Amino acid sequence: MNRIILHIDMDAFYASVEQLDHAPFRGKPVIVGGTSNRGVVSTASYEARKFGVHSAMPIFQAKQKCPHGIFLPVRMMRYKELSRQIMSTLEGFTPLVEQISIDEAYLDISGTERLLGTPVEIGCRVKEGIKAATSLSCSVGIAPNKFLAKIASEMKKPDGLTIIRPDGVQGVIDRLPIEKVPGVGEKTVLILRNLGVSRLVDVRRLHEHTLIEKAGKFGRRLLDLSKGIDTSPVLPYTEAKSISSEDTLPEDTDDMEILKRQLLIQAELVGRKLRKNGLKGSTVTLKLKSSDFKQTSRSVTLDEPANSTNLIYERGLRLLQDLDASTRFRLIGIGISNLSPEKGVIEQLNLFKKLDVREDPWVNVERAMDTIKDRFGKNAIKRGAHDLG
Ligand code: TTP
Ligand code: MG
Repeated sequence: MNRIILHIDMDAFYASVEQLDHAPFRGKPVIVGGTSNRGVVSTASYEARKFGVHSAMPIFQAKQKCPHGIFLPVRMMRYKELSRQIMSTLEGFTPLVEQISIDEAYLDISGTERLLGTPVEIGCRVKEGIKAATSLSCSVGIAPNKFLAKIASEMKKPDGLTIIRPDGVQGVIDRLPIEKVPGVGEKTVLILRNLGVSRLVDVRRLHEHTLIEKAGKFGRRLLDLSKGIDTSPVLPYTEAKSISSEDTLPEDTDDMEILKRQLLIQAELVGRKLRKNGLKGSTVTLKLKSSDFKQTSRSVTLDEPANSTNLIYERGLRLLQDLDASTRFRLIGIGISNLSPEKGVIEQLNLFKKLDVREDPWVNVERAMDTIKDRFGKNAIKRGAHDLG
């Protein structure tokens, strides 16, 4: 069955919130940015974008381009408050809502037509619903999969609504510049350009093994995307039903060894929390934020629920290795959702219990490590990343 996926992305989110809260700023160039030593633009209102100001630009440069702009600090708490209102409005349409950043979400609206109307009608109602709840505007993309829905929502920003129907997929792929493909980093753009690729459709001319050799496992995903294929499901993610851990890296990096080490630290925290609470989870989600603040998440469903650090790390690592290796990341995190109670916690503590062959052998080692850490502190025992591949 063809899926119908909707992607929603708020317009100039932080700047629009500032304009909402301060009426005199409306219709004016508003630039929101950090005041720390990083000093970059978080976002700019569409009025400021006309002067060439954009996200991630150093503030001093934005001031040169737009000297009469209104420069404001980031008020994260307020943006998060509105983000929560937006997400709960979306959940009024379907429980299948996957939030992917503060101002973006996917909705799987397949099969809701009888209840909610045609896809375009649903898109309009989503926009109206968000406007009614927050007074803010957003752009909506509707397509047969997540990748194309995201591309669609970008097409008519701000306040847009774009639908890519199955018969329009080819045309979009033919025109899409390779650098617009979500997940493609700067280095991969250069590599692909050298191979004569400037649009996504050009990828199809390359052999799979050339793509994998040049762009790693991500090459395979690119090939799928070039055929309009993206089977990734919309995964609703709720705070209460998941355990996750994430951290900003000391500096932006594409060094796999550093990313692996950080991933292991986060997987260890998640695994420990699961075991401490007598839980297992069945969906592992890797979350990354790139140096240009774009957030990516990838999920995998396990064959059966687990709470082993080893397994969580290993699945997270596979997801990491499937991403474009040339992207520089500023944050990495891992989470596990679809939690269920761990069966037989008591039994497992029973020394006389027969060894369950299906039990991950690492779990017992990890339990012993948990106990040592609880008694002697978290530095009392550590595992080496090389143990885990
Ligand atoms: P985006 O959705 O990428 O941008 P936007 O909502 O400001 O504008 P658009 O209309 O093009 O969607 O990001 C959402 C928010 O995330 C943005 O308002 C501020 C924050 N952000 C940063 O802090 N730094 C960045 O580099 C980017 C891209 C976003
Ligand atoms: Mg946005």
